[in-house]
Amino acid sequence: MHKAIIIDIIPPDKSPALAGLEMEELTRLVETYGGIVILEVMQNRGRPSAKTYVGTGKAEEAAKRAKDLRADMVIINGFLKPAQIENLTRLFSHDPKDLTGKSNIPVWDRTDIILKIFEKHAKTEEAKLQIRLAQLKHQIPKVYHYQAKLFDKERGGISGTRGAGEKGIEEEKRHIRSQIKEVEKKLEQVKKTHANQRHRRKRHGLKTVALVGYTNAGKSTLLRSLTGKDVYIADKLFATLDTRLGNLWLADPQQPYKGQKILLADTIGFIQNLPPYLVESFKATLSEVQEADLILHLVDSSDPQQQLKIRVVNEILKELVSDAIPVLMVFNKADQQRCCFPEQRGRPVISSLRKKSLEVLKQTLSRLVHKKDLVR
Ligand SMILES: Nc1nc2c(ncn2[C@@H]2O[C@H](COP(=O)(O)OP(=O)(O)OP(=O)(O)O)[C@@H](O)[C@H]2O)c(=O)[nH]1
Ligand SMILES: [Mg+2]
Repeated sequence: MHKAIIIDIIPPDKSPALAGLEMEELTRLVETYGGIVILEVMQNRGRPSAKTYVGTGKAEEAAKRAKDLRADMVIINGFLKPAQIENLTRLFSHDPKDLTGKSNIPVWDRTDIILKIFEKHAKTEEAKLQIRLAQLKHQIPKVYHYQAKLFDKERGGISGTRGAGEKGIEEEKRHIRSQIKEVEKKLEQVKKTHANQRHRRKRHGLKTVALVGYTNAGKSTLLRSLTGKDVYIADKLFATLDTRLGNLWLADPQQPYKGQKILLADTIGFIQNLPPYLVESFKATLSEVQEADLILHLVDSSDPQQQLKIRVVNEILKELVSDAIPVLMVFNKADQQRCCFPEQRGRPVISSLRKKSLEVLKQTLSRLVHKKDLVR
């Protein structure tokens, strides 16, 4: 089990409560990865130090504690620049004089740990390709002489030592860009296959409802309860990385003996502070959302942070899909709900674990799906 130190700054415009919650989420990411957080370090400052993210004194103090506690990874809740990685790696190294990299412990940023979790959870070729693309894009700004010299496998380096200095960096960047092109080409093929399948479905008049929401909202559980599809469910962040489809029969509210089959699509969950290239890399999987007839935005109603998470999901959706696709917000985990927020008023509140509570949702879906204006 990894023993991690998590570090962040609190700028004046961020409330300590929000900063605390972000650290809580980072802790969950560490746990999902298979580690435990043994120390949290936070510092009030306007912006990150160019050298060590937190101030140098604070970083040195944290490095000392890390050695005492035998920490084996450092995670910063932000984006790290090459110089910061270099300085922090040296500072947290068990032996700063050892230039072989063997005494280093990984220094990751938020995106690094998310990508590592993706890597662990990816099962299909499609998910693996998308993660590879995101990793390559994440790597580009981090190519620099130190990394070229000390190729560090733990950080998910792209290739071996290619020589130090500017020339090496340029060469490395070119190499990464050509790999990006290769992966993108393969993903284009995947997208085409998805598009063909969708086209066939549309020809048969089959409508798709895409489940979206913050990671761990219960999307896969809802898919399983509604359609019986055997999907992976876990109290983890990013349990799902691929699109899975299930069939759902909806009765016509006007003519109870008639109805139609629709497809319910489960997909990757969202999280706050994602770099744009990460969402971009998952476009093949998210194409199901972009082409859906209706989006079902599932919210964990037992989560005190649900309003913030709704905002995060809405922002990603704004970037990802056209306004023309209607969105139905649904509140899940009613069985664990402790407080009621105004957003819930007039919207379905369900528990995916209790099938009975899903009847009202099915009726709402049926009304929406049978509406003529949903046919695109
Ligand atoms: N109490 C309760 N737990 C639920 C409910 N729905 C889902 N869960 C639990 O919430 C956790 C996450 O469920 P998932 O269905 O994997 O969530 P997800 O939205 O698919 O998550 P990702 O794929 O990681 O984005 C699991 O432990 C589920 O058992 C519910 O209605 N009530
Ligand atoms: Mg899931």
